[in-house]
Amino acid sequence: MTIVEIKTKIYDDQKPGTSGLRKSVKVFQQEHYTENFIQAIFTALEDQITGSTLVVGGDGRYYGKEAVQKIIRIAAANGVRKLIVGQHGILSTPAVSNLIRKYKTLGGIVLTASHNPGGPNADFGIKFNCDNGGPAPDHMTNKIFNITKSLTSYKIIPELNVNIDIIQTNEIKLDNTFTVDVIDSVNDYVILMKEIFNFPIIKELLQERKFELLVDCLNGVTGPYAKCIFGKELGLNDTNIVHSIPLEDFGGLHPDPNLTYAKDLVETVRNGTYDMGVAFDGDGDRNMIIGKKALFVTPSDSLAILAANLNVIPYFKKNGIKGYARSMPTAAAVDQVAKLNNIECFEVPTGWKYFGNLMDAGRLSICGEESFGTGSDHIREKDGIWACLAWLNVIAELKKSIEEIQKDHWLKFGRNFFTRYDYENCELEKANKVMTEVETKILDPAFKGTKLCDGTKNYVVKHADNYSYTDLIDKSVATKQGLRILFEDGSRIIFRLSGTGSSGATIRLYIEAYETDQNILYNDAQEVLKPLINIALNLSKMQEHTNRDKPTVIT
Ligand code: G16
Repeated sequence: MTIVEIKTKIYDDQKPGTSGLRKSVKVFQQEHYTENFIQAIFTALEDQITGSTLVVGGDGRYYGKEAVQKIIRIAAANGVRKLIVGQHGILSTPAVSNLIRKYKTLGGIVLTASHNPGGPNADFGIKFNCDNGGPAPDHMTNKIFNITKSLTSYKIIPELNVNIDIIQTNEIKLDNTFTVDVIDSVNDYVILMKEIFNFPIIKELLQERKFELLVDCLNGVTGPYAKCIFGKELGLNDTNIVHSIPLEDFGGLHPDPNLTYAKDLVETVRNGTYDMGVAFDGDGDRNMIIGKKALFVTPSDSLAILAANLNVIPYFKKNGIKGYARSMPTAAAVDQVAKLNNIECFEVPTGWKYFGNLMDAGRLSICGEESFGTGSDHIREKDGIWACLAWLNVIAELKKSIEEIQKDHWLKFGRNFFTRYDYENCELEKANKVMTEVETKILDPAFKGTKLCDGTKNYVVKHADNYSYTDLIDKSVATKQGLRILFEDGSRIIFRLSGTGSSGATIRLYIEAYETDQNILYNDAQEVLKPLINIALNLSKMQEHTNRDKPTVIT
């Protein structure tokens, strides 16, 4: 087998977004496109690549297996010593993070477009995670992008083919031995979960106390993990785990666990038979939690409630609680817990990569994002199955329903009402008009102190900006992370363009209000937030600029 150097052509659109390079499959299938990006990752790793070990796997979506073979061929040609590959190319994003950390590898390549649909006419993605197990930070993704802009060739062993469907160690004799270790996708992750949680008490909850859990994997990667953990280990019936076979096109589902795209789960749980429903996204890092009769727990509340009850989870009993964090648009419910518990709390830009340095520095134990991400420092990715197990562990210990736990929480800490409006797949030009409309208004120095009214409600602007963040540990700066309007009563309106789409633009509008008044505490969020929503829609001229009279998704 010989290494050949293939002359390539440059693609100028390989800038990674919030979490890796995400494009339609057709884009990745262009000649040299995937190869270029993989070579750019290896080139960016410089000398470290020689003799290194990397983890490779993805969410099982269309084009994944082909991409794994390309990575194998290019890795061998670039001097990588060993690849650890999930069987069939399957590894959830949290599982990749765990493997990188457990086997102390140089990093890993995750093949996923996360919650975006899959199939020949849908999306694919490639993401590099560093040796801490977390998504590459901005300086690394910028370096990779810069390399793609001047790449003239890539190195490859074209005839190398490894069977990734059989668990075995493949040794390939090159100058040195190149190893492809095809491993069970689930084992190491299950071991980790059993170290973190009290499995016996969760088993008792599910079996003896007959707590009815319904798990929806949305035909994504979590199926095998859910069957092993909830089924084999915890005794949940097979029929309580649905859409559990990873499909290349997710069976036509949009594998995004929210009230719109996980509507099967929501409708089934609404009938009252189940005590809890949970859904995961395509690559297993997102989760949605609902209680009996489809009671929705916002991701911001989910984070805060778990943060307030970490003391019942063995992992945190052992390691202590170092700090909390959330992304900027996430409602500040966890901040209330931090205040009362006297624990450090951080706000970072959208993107899990921004939590990594705080965790590595021992300052952060649990964090989350409004985009259905929750996780802890057990790995460096958000973790859907972890979040479900954390809830089950808390429910089992508190011996209360999700509704009771949520109510008690609001009574003690107040409630951060939250909603997100998504305007998906807008034309870029129209989305930019909305953002410019808002930015021009809010950055005018006269905006501060303005009173914005809707009906009888009015809100005084305390501060407005385009959010920027300086990393506390490495002092790197991230700018233009979202347009914020902060009001004197603690309410917030935020506008941001999604960084995970593959084409067009998605506008996200985030609205938050904090209440402690018991007469309002249990009201409907859309009702309570209506005045702020109206103010945001008027201020941005949303309808005029986008020609949309309503959002695609309301969370
Ligand atoms: C990714 C990141 C998350 C982030 C989300 C935001 O999620 O990993 O940390 O919150 O994107 O998405 P957007 O930029 O569209 O608002 P995932 O699950 O797609 O990897």
